[in-house]
Amino acid sequence: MKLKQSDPQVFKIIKKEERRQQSKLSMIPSENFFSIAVREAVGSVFMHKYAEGNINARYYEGNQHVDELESLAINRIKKLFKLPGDWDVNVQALAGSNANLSVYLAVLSPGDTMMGMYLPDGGHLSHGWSYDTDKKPDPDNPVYLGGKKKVNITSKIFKTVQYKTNPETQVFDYKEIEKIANKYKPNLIITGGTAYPREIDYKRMKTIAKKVGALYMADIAHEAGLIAAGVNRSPVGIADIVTMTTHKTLRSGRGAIILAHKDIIKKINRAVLPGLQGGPFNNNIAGITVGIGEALKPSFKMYAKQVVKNAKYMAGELKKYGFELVSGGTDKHLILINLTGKGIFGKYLARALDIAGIVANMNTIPGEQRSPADPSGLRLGTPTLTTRGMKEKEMKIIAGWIAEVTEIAKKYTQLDFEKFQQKVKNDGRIKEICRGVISLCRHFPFKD
Ligand code: DSN
Repeated sequence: MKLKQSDPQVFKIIKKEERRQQSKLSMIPSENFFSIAVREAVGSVFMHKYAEGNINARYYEGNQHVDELESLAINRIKKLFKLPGDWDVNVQALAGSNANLSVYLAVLSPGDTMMGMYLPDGGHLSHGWSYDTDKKPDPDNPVYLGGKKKVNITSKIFKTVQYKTNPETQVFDYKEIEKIANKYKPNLIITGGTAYPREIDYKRMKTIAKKVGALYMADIAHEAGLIAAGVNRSPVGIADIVTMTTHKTLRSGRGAIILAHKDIIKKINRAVLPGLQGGPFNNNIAGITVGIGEALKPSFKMYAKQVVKNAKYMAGELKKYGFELVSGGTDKHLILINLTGKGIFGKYLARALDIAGIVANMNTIPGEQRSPADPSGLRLGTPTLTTRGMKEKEMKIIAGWIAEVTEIAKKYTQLDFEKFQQKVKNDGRIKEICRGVISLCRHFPFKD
């Protein structure tokens, strides 16, 4: 029986979510819309099968076609990321954090030191986050050695050292990173994160890691699609290990990929299973295989180029409206706005934009002094808008709306959050913008 008949309650909720996605502008840079082919593969009968183990070495019988599928996935990934002959692939980690944890389990021992980017400057929780509730962060210290609240498992197990971006330029300060690495002698150095709008010099990072005897892991979750398309530079063959999620700019359904030299991948495979997970989600691997197949087509290169063009164009427009952008702009798909001095902070602005139909997220900024629950920044991205076919002309319109919503919303920031939302909802111009968003979305429907 079809879902509509068997469970109308869930069916209705899904339909509402479909309508929300179609009628709002999704600007969360870690999200994307996948093709019907990817979604069909994810919903396929592969979800019924257990397949612990690796190709031709499974613990259960009946994995002939799972093996065929995973081999195809790995071959396509090798082609897309131009893997050196002595590198290999793991496509079984269920998500980006699991992929990272698998790497740590494979190459580190408890008590070892990992060195990643400071989370408020744009790093990721799984790169060793912990904090203090009773101490304000020290913006003058270029290194952060963690706090008492070990909120991520990485900081419970490993010693963590976090490098910050340069306070003036808000980009990586490689000399400072080298000094920190020399001082703390980490076992693993990590780059990548969630809110760093600039490209990373992977060669330089590998040189630093090599000098101190550390392994180097590049987490390219955000920019994987841009790297695959050759729009951003690639760490493959430079870093020792590359991890990524598949559902952001790579547009291949949810999951993760780990790339490394064959000898390291063998250890990582054992870390994924039996170390961390049970059976892989074969249906997600089917989605990833289809998505990677799409990414191998010339049209994906065009898509990735346009994602960056759109982000750069929007960054320029936002600057014209007086928005201060972290690092002054972007090389990628994401923009981080520093709202300090704008009269409104991340939590209120993100909600006001959502009411107007523009979905973004509040975010910390480098040197953040406010709470992550109401930080100083707003993060925006162009992957989903570009999937819908939008270009510079639409970016201009949307930047104008963002500026208008900001001006309207900041009049109400003295109110508590509930009253603030009511005021924004009832504002006549916000209602007009909302209608404008719906009409723009209708012109650029998400087509499979
Ligand atoms: N949640 C992802 C992001 O939004 O960047 C990172 O894991």
